[in-house]
Amino acid sequence: MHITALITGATSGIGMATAELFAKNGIHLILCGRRQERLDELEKTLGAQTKVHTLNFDVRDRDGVKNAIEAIPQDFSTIDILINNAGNAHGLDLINEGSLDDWDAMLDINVKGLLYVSKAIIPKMIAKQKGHIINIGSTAGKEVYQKGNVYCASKHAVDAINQGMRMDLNAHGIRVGAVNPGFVHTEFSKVRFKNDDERAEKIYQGFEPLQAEDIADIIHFVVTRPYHVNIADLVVMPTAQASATILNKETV
Ligand code: NDP
Ligand code: 8X3
Repeated sequence: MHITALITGATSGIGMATAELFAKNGIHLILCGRRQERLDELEKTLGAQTKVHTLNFDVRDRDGVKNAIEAIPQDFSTIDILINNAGNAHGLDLINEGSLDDWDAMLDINVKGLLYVSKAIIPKMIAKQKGHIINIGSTAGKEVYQKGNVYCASKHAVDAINQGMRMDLNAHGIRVGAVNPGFVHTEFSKVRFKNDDERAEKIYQGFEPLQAEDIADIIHFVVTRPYHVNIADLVVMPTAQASATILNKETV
């Protein structure tokens, strides 16, 4: 029996690395994102290793999410694994200086988008009394740092939703857990700093950050445990990082 995983935010970073590793391991993939050319490329490259279906929707669009998931073809419709990964930070500002558009984006994508996707998939898992949901949180969901205000709030919400989902779906035999990374070198900072590449790259200089592949490896470990094992909440940082604000820039 094959396994099918739906990954949001598969067009970049952690989601893309997870898609690549899952493909290598023969997991069938439903890959989601908004950048169609990247979805097409993934379909072509990973399609040589496993079955791939792509979905283009914005997680903020509740009807778009519902319609896209309802239209999944029959041979992909049994979703065993949902990776709620799509998300980003927008801006890094003091609370009195932050932009309302940035705040809307973070709460709409990281929190409400995760809920819209989950709402569409959970009934399929309940029908089977089986499934595995992995919510990608963050160290920013465990502690708050200066100027992180609303991004941290969005990831604290993911932490709460992860716990709530696990409780509410417990009676249905569905596994729910979170993976909470610290600094990972992806397009995350490029998005946070609105395509200011120089500022984004500075975030990862002077220490060895995690790579998207490190997180993919952990996600693959989590989903390949025997079914009675549920990794409920996992925090992973680069060795050079001890907390949101303690970073040893001399280790490399
Ligand atoms: P990337 O920017 O590399 O990837 C983000 C992904 O999310 C992209 O595939 C993007 O696809 C998708 N996405 C963003 N907005 C939307 C939207 N509105 N609708 C649909 N898809 C969307 O960042 P990461 O890989 O680093 O981030 C993945 C997750 O990991 C996020 O939830 C992030 O908060 C979390 N995280 C990241 C850390 C880091 O340091 N990098 C640390 C801790 C957690 P597209 O633009 O094509 O829609
Ligand atoms: C990403 C990690 O510290 O930039 O969630 O918020 S951090």
